Amino acid sequence: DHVKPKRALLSVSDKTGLNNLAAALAAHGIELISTGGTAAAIAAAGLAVRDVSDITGFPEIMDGRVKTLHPGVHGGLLSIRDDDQHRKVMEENGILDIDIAIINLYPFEAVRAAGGDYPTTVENIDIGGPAMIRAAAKNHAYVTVVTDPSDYQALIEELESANGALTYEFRKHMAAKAYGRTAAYDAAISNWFAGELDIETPRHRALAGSLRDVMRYGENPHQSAGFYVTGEARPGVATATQHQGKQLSYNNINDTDAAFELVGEFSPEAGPACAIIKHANPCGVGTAEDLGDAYRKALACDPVSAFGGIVAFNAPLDAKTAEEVVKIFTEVIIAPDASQEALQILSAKKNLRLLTTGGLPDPRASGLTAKTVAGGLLVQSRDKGVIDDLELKIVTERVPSEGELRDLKFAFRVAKHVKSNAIVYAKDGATVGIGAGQMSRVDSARIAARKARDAAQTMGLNEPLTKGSAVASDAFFPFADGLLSAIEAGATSVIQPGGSMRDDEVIRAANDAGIAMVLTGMRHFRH
Ligand code: 93A
Repeated sequence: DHVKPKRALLSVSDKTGLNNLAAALAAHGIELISTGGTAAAIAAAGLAVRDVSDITGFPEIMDGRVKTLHPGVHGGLLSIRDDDQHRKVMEENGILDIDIAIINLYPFEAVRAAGGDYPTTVENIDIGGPAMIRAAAKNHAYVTVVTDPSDYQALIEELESANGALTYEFRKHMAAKAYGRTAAYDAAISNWFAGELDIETPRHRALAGSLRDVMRYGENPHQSAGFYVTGEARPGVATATQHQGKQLSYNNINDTDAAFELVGEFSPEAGPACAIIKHANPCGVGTAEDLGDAYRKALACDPVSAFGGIVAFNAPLDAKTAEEVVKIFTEVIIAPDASQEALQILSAKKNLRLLTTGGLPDPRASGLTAKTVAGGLLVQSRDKGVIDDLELKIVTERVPSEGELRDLKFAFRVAKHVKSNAIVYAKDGATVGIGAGQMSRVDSARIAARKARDAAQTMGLNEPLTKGSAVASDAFFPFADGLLSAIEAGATSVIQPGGSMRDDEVIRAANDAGIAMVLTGMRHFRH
């Protein structure tokens, strides 16, 4: 099972830890072969290295597009060491065994994340690297492939512990990892193409990611967890910069995503917006002329639940707003950017995590979402329905006022990001009651109204905040009861997709109560 490697091929774009590894391999008497840039780096460290052209008898051509794609390399990686035929053909053609392959790929994902232009992106699709990785991994019975600099140390320790040999167990582990890497790499390329072409059918996109972080635990402490990133260049939790605080947990990442995707619905040109998230649902969303006011309005909706929440902004965080946010315990803040003063203020709160994204996610961008089910992945295109693009139909005798219509649209925008069944009451550009995740729509309507009464009481108001509000439902009212409950809470206008068999009954109930109703024709279930 132990193989004592004689020769290693090193070809790496990320040169982290390269010289240290090369020195360790050389110390075990392993001959080093390498491609242009890698060879130059190894030679500069004062180690003996053979150029791959020396092995192939062929120069690197086409600006490096063809450097290792040669039988001299692939024969060396793929040969079955104890097969007579293979040995014979190697001798006849002067092919040398390659026992270790140290390869990491052209940084396609990093180039995408940095917004590289089209030709740069294409040039960063590595062909020879994945071919070698896959060949070496296939031949793991004899060959060790390492694709991640963070595994160099393990390789060195393996060599040391077995006196210059490597175990089958180690080779197999590294092979599994190698195919994971090439799968994620190709998925990132496929996703980029799909994005370029605005294609979002699962047929045209690969679903895979590469493991970026291992978390301390998952949704619960007895579950393990990791964060796989797809390389999609979408501003958000996967691509953000974390400025301070400990590592994000599984639930933090989930909630931060929900928060930022929600504020992404509010174009900064239309003014500042803030969302506060708990358990993947908003407990308040506010819009205002001023970012701090947007936060205060979001907080007012459900100040009790907002404790320990995730706060997202659609505009750069300023000092005044930062001062507001630090007044209560907050887990994470995510915003496109933050001013120096804001950074300064937050730095006093050691446990608060701040993420900046450099931009907002485009709610209309195509993309896939996935969830697992037993034995499978359930995949769909992202819900990119935006209320501004819908043809709204007023179906009641009373027509909503301009202010009501603004709040209706606002409420429907928010409802898209609330777990179903979702009922959202809004007034003056802020939510005043949110009912989420109930099995019955009436319950969602009642819970939202009750929460609004509670909030009013906390603030010492006589009237529930739902009085005179606009209410949104993420799906149609199957019966009039849900609507009646909203009317009872004081809603004077309602927005919903429509399309129920009992639409007539529901519309009649709205007319009887003298409220205005708008149909969107689009449902926003979210589970
Ligand atoms: O352009 S390639 O697809 N053609 C090849 O034949 C090839 N062989 C290795 N890219 C190729 N590589 C990649 O070059 C490796 O995967 C590695 O990322 C990079 C190392 O180049 P250098 O040693 O010149 O820095």
